[in-house]
Formats: sequence, C-alpha cells, structure tokens
Amino acid sequence: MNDAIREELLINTKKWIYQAGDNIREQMEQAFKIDTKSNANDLVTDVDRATEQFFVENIKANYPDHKLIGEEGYGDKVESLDGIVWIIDPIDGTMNFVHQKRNFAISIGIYHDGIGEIGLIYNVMDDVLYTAVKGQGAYRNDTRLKPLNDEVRLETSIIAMNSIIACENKRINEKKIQQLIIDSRGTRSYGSAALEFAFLAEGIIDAYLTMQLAPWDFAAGFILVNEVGGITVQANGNPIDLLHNNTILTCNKQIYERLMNDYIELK
Ligand code: 2AM
Ligand code: CA
Ligand code: CA
Ligand code: CA
Repeated sequence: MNDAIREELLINTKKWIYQAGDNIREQMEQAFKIDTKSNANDLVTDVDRATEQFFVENIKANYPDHKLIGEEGYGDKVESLDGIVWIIDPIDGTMNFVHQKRNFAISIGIYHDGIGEIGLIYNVMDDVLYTAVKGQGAYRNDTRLKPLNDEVRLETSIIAMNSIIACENKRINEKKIQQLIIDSRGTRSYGSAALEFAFLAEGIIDAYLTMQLAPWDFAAGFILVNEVGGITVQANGNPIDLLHNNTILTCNKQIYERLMNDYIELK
C-alpha cells in the first residue's frame, strides 16, 4: 500500500469514526432495542447494528473493491486476507454500553494482504482516538505514544484479564492464574478488548490475557500494540489468526517470557 492511499484511508476513517461517535452519543439518549445473542449475557443493540451499517455504507460507496468483516454481519463473507480487508467492531464493550453508558469503543483495523496497515480505536464517551499506522507509530489523540517501558517487571505489572479464567475451567490452569493475580501488582478487567489493547499501548497496563476473542476484537489493537513494541500472540505462543477466534496474550515484551513460562499453562 503506498503512502498516499494510506493517508487518504486514514483521513476518511477518522472522519467516519467521529461521525459514528456523534451518532452513538445521540442514539444513547433515546430508547434503543437490546437483544441477546449466544447467551443471556451476550448483548447486542440497535446501535451496534446501525453503527456497523454506517461504516459498511461509507466504505462500500468509496472503496467498492475492499472487503469488510464486521461483528454484526453486514460485511462480506471473507475467507482470505488477500487485498484490502477492513475488520470492524462497531461497539466493542456492548455490555458496558448498555449498563454503564461508557467504557466502550469503535474498533477498525485495515489490512492489506494480511499486513496490518491502519488501526483505530475510539473511546466514544471519553472522546479519545487511538491511531496507529504501520511503521509510523501510534497516537492517543494528537500525542505520540512512547515505546513501552523496558524496565517493567512482573511484580510491578498491572495485568488485564477476564476474571473468569481464575475460576475452575477446562482451558487454562487456573491455579497458575491465581498465582499471577498474587504475584503481579494488580489486575484489571475493563470489558472492552479494544480498550484493553489501547491501554496496553498507552502503557497504563502491561498485559492483557483472554481466552476468546474474535478478529474484530483485536484487529486494530494488534496494529496499535505493534507500533509501541508490544507483542501479541495466541496464549500458546502461536501467531494470531485474523480469520478465526483466538486466545490472546498481548503484553510488554519485558514480561512475555515470565508470563509464558510461569503462569500460562493451557489444558
Ligand atoms: P463485544 O462487546 O463487542 O461483544 C468483553 O470481555 C470483551 O470480549 C469485549 O471486547 C467483547 O466484545 C468481547 N466478547 C464478548 N463476547 C465474546 C465472545 N463470545 N467471543 C469473543 N469475544 C467476545
Ligand atoms: Ca458482541
Ligand atoms: Ca468486541
Ligand atoms: Ca461488538
């Protein structure tokens, strides 16, 4: 992808994200419909759907040859990462959107032949836009993010995780996760994977571990974290797969080996 195309994509995507943010804030003031998906706690609203449709319409009108994967299904059936592929989560953190009216984000990753080119995560209620362009660094609004702190140790780290993985389960050794909770400085659970990636890139947390994310949850965050020198893998250490659900560990490189060797043991 050449610089001019990348620049134009970035400008348009930022514009649409800010418009979508305005729309979401407006729709929040009115009654909106809440449905459930895979289970009673898996929520989706009319605002999720309308926001994804807004992006699909704009992208298709401007870039008819681009492909689009979106959580709510208004995109294409994408089976390969050839060409330009947009991976969109219209509202990441729908439970927060419904219950808290804050702590949710729009997440957009743009890939070219499988390479992450542009990642945008917009914290809608805080009006904070995280931006990353491959090889050009990452930003929080207009402020460039620093490379991740190379002095951090596990003992001084804040680890984000879904607390359910510390309970008895079939997938990960929960005893070692309990030890991680004890050994690290503290743990957090923000309820928006995109924001957890963004907070890692910002350096306000040091790792995020979770047992199931979909491509739209991590497509933008992966690019953002890359640009500040962080590492993102599946929890078994394999490279992430942008076409399927993944376990995810994204972290500061300084604590990667410790986390892998001492705390993360998949069953
Ligand atoms: P969502 O709000 O877009 O659904 C909550 O811990 C995080 O996990 C959110 O980013 C949420 O995204 C995501 N999430 C919720 N249910 C999920 C599922 N069944 N598979 C993968 N990710 C999920
Ligand atoms: Ca969802
Ligand atoms: Ca999501
Ligand atoms: Ca979502």
